[in-house]
Amino acid sequence: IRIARVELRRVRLPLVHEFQTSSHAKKHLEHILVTLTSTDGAVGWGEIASPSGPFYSAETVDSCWAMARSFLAPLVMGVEWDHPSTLAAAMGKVRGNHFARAGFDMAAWALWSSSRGVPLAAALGGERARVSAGVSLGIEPTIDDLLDQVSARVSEGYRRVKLKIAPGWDVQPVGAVRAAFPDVPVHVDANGAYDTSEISVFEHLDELGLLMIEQPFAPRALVAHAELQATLTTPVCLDESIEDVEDLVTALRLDAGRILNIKVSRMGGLTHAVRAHDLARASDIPVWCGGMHEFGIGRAANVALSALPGFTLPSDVSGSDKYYARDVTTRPITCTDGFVDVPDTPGLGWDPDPDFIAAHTANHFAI
Ligand code: OSB
Ligand code: MG
Repeated sequence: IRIARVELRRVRLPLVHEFQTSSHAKKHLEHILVTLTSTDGAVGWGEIASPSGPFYSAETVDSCWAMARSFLAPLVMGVEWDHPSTLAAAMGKVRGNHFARAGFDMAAWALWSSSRGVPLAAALGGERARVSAGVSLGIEPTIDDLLDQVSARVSEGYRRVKLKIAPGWDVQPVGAVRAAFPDVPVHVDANGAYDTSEISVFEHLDELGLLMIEQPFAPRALVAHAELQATLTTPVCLDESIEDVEDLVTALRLDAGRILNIKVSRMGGLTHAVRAHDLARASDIPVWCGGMHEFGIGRAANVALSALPGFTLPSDVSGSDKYYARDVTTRPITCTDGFVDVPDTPGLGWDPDPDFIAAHTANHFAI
């Protein structure tokens, strides 16, 4: 396979509900859609789901745009490949920039699986016909607003609720949710907002029967995570700390976390996400698929990945309506009774909607 044309589209969509984490708040998102076309006319779409600002990782939409244009587009056009992992290996000479690389890797998998006539999930080694879905809820202005959000999502059928926490918004709101919804599996995500002087917060959270505590400390603080895990009953889950399989090897050696959030973007694509899954599974570490508020293209990849056997916990693969009034795909992603069906049609399983995408494209680039 040789890529003859690369297109980039910077697409902006409003969120239906403002989302706030420990680091930033957002009302709309701008992601970059990547289209790869091969010399024989096969097409694959991918999504670069970087946040606008460098508060989750070092990347931004602008850095991804520059990286994609100047380095990744020419690089992928210069490689002859017969499997997406060959292209991923070639992109490996670019250091970091995982969100940008992930968009190209995803597009290569979409192209490859659709031209082979197999569903993306099956191409990745997925076995499930449907995947279990959770929701991620941001920091709300008041505890009552948070309880309203939880109530709405639970009645929509979601299997697990993840609550964003930050210093000053932790034990109280989480305790209120546990008290009001004692049967709903709940987990918390700090996005690295705490430091080791704040251990008492986690001692209190440890009493609440949570599924897990995600990324309490800064990304590189693996020793701090290991020391915390040693004192807690609740599993620590790593997100920002794990950017590649080598990070996972280190975390496993240190016992820095007992659950892994695998994000396609953070790992640099589906190829590396599958490798992280394989290592976690061989090490008896349960995994689930995290999200970056992806549009339908990126979320289709998340759904396919979540079909792999090690994804034993509900993933952040909510329906399109949780995020967007209308998605970039011709058909929305839907969650029914807490499950999203895994498509059994070739490729991504959701088609991009060209007119809707064109109407929301702020920037277009092609070579
Ligand atoms: O840490 O999982 C995170 C969104 C932006 C930045 C970081 C995170 C998130 C989410 C969104 O939790 C999950 C989703 O896509 O539904
Ligand atoms: Mg997280």
